Amino acid sequence: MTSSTVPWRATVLTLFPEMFPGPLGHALSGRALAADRWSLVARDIRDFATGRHRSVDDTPFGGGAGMVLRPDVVDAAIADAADDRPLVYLTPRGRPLTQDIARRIAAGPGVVALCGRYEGIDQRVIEARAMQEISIGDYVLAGGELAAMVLLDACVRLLPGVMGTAASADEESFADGLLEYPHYTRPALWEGHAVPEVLTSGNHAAIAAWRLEQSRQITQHRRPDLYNQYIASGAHAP
Ligand code: 6GU
Repeated sequence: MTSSTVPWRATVLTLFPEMFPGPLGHALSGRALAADRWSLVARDIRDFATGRHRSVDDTPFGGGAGMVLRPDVVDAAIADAADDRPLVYLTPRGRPLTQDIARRIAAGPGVVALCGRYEGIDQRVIEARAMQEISIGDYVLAGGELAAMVLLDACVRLLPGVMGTAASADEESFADGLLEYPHYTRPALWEGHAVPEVLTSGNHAAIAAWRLEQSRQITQHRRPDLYNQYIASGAHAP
């Protein structure tokens, strides 16, 4: 097999393997999965527990609420999956997921995604395995599984041959640092609301200019952080 025919491989380490593929088994990612453009294995962390009680977690040293996943159990699960793929630990303490991170992971051989539950994972195994810690936003989920699905979705749609047209990948939000312009389709008049005239003018240069201006305005209003980056990048200059 050449590298172009080896599908991108995802392994998810989780206490809830039955959650997968879940939404990833449908629509774009589901069709790509069925077409072997990528593969998905969900491994149960509990399978790597040893001892009479097969416990995966324990109370935190130093006290406090909740339970912490044991380093020995998590390490054994990682050892079973580990190869040349990056290891990502999904945690609200991680670096925010960006399109750039998704692009980089999609360009590689795949990913091993570790999902936390309870209060977290013993810090020693996070460091020993040099995990990349990633968060999907500033809110707290009950576990990393939905975040892992978000990460996988963002990567899979970028894999070669997954998205219909190459153009749809780079014209959308974030490709040029701006949010997307608004879209319209038939009917041209709906409930008294007309489609912006320029879009039916047939003037492609005017349409492109209108869309860029819409993107700029919406980004400046909703995401001043992104807008300032866009301005600083010089991408807006002719
Ligand atoms: Cl990656 N995990 C959890 N549990 N909550 C989150 C998150 C991840 N990202 C944002 N909130």
